Amino acid sequence: MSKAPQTGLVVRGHGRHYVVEDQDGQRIHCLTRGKKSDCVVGDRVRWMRSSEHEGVIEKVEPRRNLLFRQDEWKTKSFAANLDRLLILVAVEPQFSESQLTRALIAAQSAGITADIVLNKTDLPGAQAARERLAPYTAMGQRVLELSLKGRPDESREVLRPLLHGQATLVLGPSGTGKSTLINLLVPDAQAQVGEISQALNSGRHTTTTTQWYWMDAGREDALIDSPGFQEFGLRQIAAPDLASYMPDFKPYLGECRFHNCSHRHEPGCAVLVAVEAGAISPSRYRIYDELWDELSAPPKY
Ligand SMILES: Nc1nc2c(ncn2[C@@H]2O[C@H](COP(=O)(O)OP(=O)(O)OP(=O)(O)O)[C@@H](O)[C@H]2O)c(=O)[nH]1
Ligand SMILES: [Mg+2]
Ligand SMILES: [Zn+2]
Repeated sequence: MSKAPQTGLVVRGHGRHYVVEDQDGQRIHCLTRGKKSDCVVGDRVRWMRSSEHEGVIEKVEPRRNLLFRQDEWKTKSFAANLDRLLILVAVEPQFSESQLTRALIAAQSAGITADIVLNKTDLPGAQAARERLAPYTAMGQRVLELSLKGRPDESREVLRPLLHGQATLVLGPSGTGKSTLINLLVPDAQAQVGEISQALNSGRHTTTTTQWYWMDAGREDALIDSPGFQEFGLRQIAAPDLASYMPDFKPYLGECRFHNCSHRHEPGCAVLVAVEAGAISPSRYRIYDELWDELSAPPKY
């Protein structure tokens, strides 16, 4: 048993407990040193064996990117070193446009490509959901419409080429079909989760931990399942930077009379003109306005 340091990939984490995959694809339980748990799924780490069945993470390699949200008091990292984000919303339960916009802004600010997936288009509310997504399509955002359960083969065909050769995080509110998507594309998903998590999740279907899966035996195409989110704080972002992460606002930035325009009440604001003209949707503008208040308010004590 070698105790030499080696490189690995964090495929699952819970508190200070991690599962690390070595270069041969073997998975092993690891702990971090000390009390701090500063690894996330997707991290490349240096680790060494401490016993036959356990290892210790010594160091986290520098990250290419990190997707996280920052609520008022808590920072929650989703995953690191991502190539793509799939934001899953569904016809049912009805999605919050604010949550969707927040996830898109977080991805933009982290420099990660994000696509929206509208799932459960087999359900009667599909047309209404499609209309709510129209402003997103109009701003150049890719929106895939799928019925992961109703038309699984077609969904698989749409997703496979899109996800090839990448590490993709599947994110979204609870019950939108994230795990359904994983199970559709990862034939041995249950086996990859392993007995540890089956014991943890016994009798429940809602996902409680972030988990990395390989879609292919060659370990090139990765999908990461994540627990549904409810809150999505963006306190890592300064209010004046918000508009630059919103593609429908972007064409007007720099066109306002004042260079430090907040696009909320200033005269000669090009964004407000675009809202009046219907070029920016009222719902997107409302979300911007609310986010501005939220991000510029001091924390509540
Ligand atoms: N009608 C319909 N139901 C679907 C579709 N895809 C998934 N579902 C159902 O939606 C429910 C939730 O699916 P999950 O895949 O567990 O959702 P999730 O996003 O992983 O949920 P959390 O783990 O709680 O975040 C399940 O009952 C699925 O069978 C679809 O295309 N159409
Ligand atoms: Mg799930
Ligand atoms: Zn302005």
